[in-house]
Amino acid sequence: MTDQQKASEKVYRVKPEYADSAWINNEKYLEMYQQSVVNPDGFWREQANERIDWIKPFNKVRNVSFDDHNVDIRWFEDGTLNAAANCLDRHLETRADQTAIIWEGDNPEEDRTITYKELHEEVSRFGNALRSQGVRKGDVVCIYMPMIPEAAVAMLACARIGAIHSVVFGGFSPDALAGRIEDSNAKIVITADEGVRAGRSIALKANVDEALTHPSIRSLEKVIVVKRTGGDIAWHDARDVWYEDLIKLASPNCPVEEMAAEDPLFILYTSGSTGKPKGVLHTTGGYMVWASITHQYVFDYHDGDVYWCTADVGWITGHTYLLYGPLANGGITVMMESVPNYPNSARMAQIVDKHQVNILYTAPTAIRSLMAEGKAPVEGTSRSSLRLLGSVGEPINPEAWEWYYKTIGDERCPVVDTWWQTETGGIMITPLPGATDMKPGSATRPFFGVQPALVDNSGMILEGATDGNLVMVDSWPGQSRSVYGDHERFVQTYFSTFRGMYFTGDGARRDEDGYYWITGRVDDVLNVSGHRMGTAEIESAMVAHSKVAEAAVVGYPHDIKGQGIYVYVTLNAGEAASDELAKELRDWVRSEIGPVATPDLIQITPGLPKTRSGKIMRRILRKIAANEHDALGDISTLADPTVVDTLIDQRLNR
Ligand code: 6R9
Repeated sequence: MTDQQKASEKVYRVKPEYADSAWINNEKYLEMYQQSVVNPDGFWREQANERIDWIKPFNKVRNVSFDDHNVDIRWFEDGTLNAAANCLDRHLETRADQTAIIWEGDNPEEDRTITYKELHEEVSRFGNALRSQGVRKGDVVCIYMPMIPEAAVAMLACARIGAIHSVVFGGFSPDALAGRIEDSNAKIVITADEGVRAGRSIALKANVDEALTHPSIRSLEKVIVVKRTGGDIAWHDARDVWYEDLIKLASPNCPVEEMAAEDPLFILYTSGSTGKPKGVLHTTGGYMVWASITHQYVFDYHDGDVYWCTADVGWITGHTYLLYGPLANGGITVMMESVPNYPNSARMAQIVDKHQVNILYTAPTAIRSLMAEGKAPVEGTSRSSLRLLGSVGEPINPEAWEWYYKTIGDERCPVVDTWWQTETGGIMITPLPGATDMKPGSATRPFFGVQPALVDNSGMILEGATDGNLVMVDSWPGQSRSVYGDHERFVQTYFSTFRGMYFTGDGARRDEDGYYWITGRVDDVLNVSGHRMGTAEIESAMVAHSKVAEAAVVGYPHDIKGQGIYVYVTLNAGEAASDELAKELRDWVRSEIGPVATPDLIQITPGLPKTRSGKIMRRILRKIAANEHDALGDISTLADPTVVDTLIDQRLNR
């Protein structure tokens, strides 16, 4: 029995006060879930009409084909709306002076609150500013920003004027940024002079300057720069514009663009098992319905609740649960510029007290790093405002779950372990706090309209308690519609492995109660501190180094990060292995992709284990990296089995 299976015997029942007060109790869950899959048209017609202000109402609810010759996904296709108007304008009548965003700076003494009225005005001004810079409906705008309110303004301003935003995480390197600008043909980049994180400044504008030296970028016209630190930056008069100057000149009256439900809202790049990162495309109507319903029910969001999602806007969690979901629901959303343990490990709990946070949504990696500090992360704090805790990004191990529940939540707050992906737009498998008994480590049951299944490697659907590949047999409104500019890649990646189904890339176990336990990726994608990294991406950065011949990247279990990055490299003839070279290679990958991709361990080796047809056998490399070299399995198909002994002899201790 694995630890996970043992832990599955532990059940935390729904708290009676939750069953009474929450939007959804168990009876309601079962009834609504049933409706959502038996009569999806009726269910989603009602939800979409209730939650969203449509400019032109839709008639047709869904029009979906998962057939791999013709993957076509449409929801509410004949309706029109504007996402920003749904986040702002429609709330003005009832909550103009209510706080929309509470911003907490890197420095604990810096914060700001922004009301719906103020946010609406700033977004409108910036929408006009973008129009003044030539941005039109359907143009792509790249946003490379720190966690400051202007990042939210930029996203909503794009949505307001029908531009497609493509947010690139501020921790990515100039090269990674350049690749994304090139792939999306972005016309404008919005950035800041510098970002600030954990007391250090990040040279965002300088990174943009460097990215734009790539000769392959031809689409770019302007760089809009927010002044965050006032630090020294280079300036290109013909290209660079200050955000502050544009805002001053712009009118606060900005008519919204009427968007078809299936018009793109944003692109977000994410890593897959092969090739370059993909621009996952989300459209307007279905995404907004999904963001709103999941945010309300999963977090049991009620009017006036203070809700804090710690994710960066550069990831999907920041899109759906920092911005679009909470604002669509007229909520109060906390945005933090810093990290959970700066200047000390109690920062997260201090922020909870300071802003009287009711709902906290964070990642297992943050929880584990705090857990390592014992009681210090809660010292001197009460956290009595907290009502609910959430987890996202990777499997949460039962120990971390228990610590989160007991130490942060004082055993008072349910923990919702939410499984989903960039491609799903929002939460898919999750407990509902008033409905679902919790088992530490399990994402539990499907949300409304979600139809998961487990299949074997031939695509056969498995019944009952079992392990398998996690697929979705039908569509849901928040689903990604395509890969930007490459629909064929979308079809290949998600619909060709198992015919007629969406393949998540994850493996899962279903227990006797029908609960899902996500076991992790079954493809070559790593999950490092909740960030998705393609092994192929790291390998191609590695072999771009002049001394490297070949590279193979695998994940290994890491106490804090969930997975660490283990790189095996072979060198070009004439190059000698050394600690200095290993360090050089590590720094190289870091500067090629960004700090998130920094290898934890680099083993320089004379050879890699390959089949006779030349395929690297990663299975073996994974076992060696995980310290499980007694269980390598069959190695007889290797072209040269002696390679394995050398690899084991020289393996790196961890
Ligand atoms: C939202 C997000 C998606 C991958 C996904 C899975 C892993 C996310 C999880 C989880 C177990 C959870 N994942 N949440 N695994 N339990 N609650 O993280 O999107 O960055 O696209 O990553 O993350 O492996 O396939 P994204």
